[in-house]
Amino acid sequence: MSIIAQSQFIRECHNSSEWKWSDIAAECERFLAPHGYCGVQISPPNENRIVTNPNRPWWERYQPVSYELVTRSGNEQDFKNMVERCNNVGVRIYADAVVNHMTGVGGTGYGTGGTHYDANTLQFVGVPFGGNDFNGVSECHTHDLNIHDYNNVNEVRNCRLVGLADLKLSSNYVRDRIAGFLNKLIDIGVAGLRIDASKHMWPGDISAILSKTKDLRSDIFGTEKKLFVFQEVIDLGHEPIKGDEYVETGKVTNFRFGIELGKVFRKQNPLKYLSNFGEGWGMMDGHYAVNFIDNHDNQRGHGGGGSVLTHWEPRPYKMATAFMLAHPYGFPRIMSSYEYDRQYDWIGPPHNGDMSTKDVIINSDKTCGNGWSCEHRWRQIYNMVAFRNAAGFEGLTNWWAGSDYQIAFSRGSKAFIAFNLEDWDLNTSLNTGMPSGTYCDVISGSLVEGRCTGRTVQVDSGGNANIHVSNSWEDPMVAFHVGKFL
Ligand code: AAO
Repeated sequence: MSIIAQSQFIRECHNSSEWKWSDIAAECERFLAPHGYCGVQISPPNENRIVTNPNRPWWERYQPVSYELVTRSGNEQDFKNMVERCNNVGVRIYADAVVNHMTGVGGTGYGTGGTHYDANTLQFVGVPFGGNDFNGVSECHTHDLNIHDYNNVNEVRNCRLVGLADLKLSSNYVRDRIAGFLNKLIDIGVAGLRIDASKHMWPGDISAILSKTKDLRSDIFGTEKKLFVFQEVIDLGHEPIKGDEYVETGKVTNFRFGIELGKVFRKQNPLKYLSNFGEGWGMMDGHYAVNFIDNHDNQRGHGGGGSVLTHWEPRPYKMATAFMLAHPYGFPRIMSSYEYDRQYDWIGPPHNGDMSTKDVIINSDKTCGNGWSCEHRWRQIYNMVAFRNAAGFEGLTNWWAGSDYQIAFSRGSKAFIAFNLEDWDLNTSLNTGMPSGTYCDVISGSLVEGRCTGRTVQVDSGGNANIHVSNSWEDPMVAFHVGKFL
């Protein structure tokens, strides 16, 4: 699959965030484009089941009723407006494509677009899909047609994931309906897809569906560009299905990345071992890896497990995110969450009394209100996005480890970062590889109208600088790059 630009990032404005399309459009214009974000992974855009028990959980978005573009994020016109406004400022939209299944089996009702479905007889008239369009006893051999054994490849791909009606992706009719949906997104100007539950689909079926998709809109992306695809495959190394099986059809989510960095930034594994992070740790080829510290599932104990860091632990979370953005391995994705009562992992996005989704409001310090966490608006995170853009294609250089929990490295002569998780200060002269001058530390402040609101670092003509990172700082790290030169 072709990619739009090697240095792209995907920001997960996301899955659980469930922003309204109108808010994402505004965010592309007022924040994402000016801060160098390249795209937004949006929640599933197509009509879903309305779940009332529990009341309107975030996960109802993963139970498709039809391919109409009507959800609590907005209708088709809202969706088109968002895609157009974001594309106009160069921010791409990546849709979460739920095509492995339809709703959970059982029950009848109406979806968010008013379309009727009967999940007892598997009738989804809005597509339409009927009973023959789903895998059944001929394909799946478990007693209840559900997946129980993740070590059985056929079962994982032909049976039902948590009771969700499993589409028969070997069928040409089914493939055509899905490709029709994807082509509709392409016509609107979508740039790519996260393919949900890819582990539960045969790679050959994904390939067959994608081969029926058009080129992206040439007026926006140029000629002969295809969807930027990344597939959700949870491969922690203990199951027969491997992420590597999916590289023919696009990039693959790298779940080990956040789990491993969670251990490191919680001081359960020395920082200095990160010297060969990435492929050196047995992870997939960085060209295919989509990396993230947490996602909408594992931040609340759903798929993918492990003790990942989240916005609920801001200090180590900012450090792990800064490491991800500073390091050249793979494609980073930033999470953007909402607050909720953590006793209940199902709670949907901030809502009004009538269950409509609340507006995202912006505070004077750039953070969000109304229950939206907006990690992507935390200074330490958005300034590191600019760091990554400044670092470009430079490799990792000048690796330094002063002790188990003190490290530093450069990205050629473009950027430099140092971390200190020890219980004492880091205060030493290091070769930063940077041109001489005074730089603004983008962790403690920003360069605003030629003035640095945080600390500064002086690099001498030999590229050396005295690097001081106190263990008692709010964020015990320092980072600077050529874009923030005083
Ligand atoms: C809801 C209800 C269900 C109900 C169902 C149907 O919660 O009780 O039966 O409706 O009525 C989301 C929610 C689900 C929700 C669903 C539909 O998470 O709770 O079900 O919407 O509304 C597997 C898949 C992976 C999937 C993940 C959740 O492989 O694709 O489960 N993620 C995506 C989405 C997700 C969404 C769906 C798919 C469905 O991101 O939001 O579900 O569209 C192992 C396997 C993993 C497997 C997990 C399941 O992982 O390896 O592949 O993920 O188990 O928990 C250790 C192990 C690791 C293990 C992990 C478990 O770390 O090493 O291997 O623990 O956490």
